[in-house]
Amino acid sequence: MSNAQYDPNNVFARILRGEIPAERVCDSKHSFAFYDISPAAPVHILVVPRGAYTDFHDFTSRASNDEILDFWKLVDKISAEHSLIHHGFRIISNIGPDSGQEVPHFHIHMLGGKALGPLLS
Ligand code: D5M
Repeated sequence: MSNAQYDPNNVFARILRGEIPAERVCDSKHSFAFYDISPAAPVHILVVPRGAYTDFHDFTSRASNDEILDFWKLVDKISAEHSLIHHGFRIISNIGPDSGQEVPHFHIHMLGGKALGPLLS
């Protein structure tokens, strides 16, 4: 199924095509994880599906069950294997204009490596 609204030149699409570098954390058949270029916590990892999805709703409504399972399994693998987030971490996904989503390719932020404090502080 096509997604006419997806911008194929967004920065994460370019990272997935290898056109610009990223610091890889790990990857899987349908997903890729890399470090955020401007970290908001000692550990700040971004996880993206390889497919062209603009945000969480687009991903959840159009991706295959295999892609969705692969994505969340990779998040869980990182949470189990990344030594700096053994004490816990936070998942955030910005969705749409009110959230301030900057990059229009679905992604989640995994934040950890310190006590993060209240969500909206
Ligand atoms: O968050 C988009 C995030 O993407 C933001 O935290 C910066 C990060 N970013 C932008 N460009 C890059 C590159 N080239 N590498 C790694 N991280 C990057 P959002 O939820 O869309 O507001």
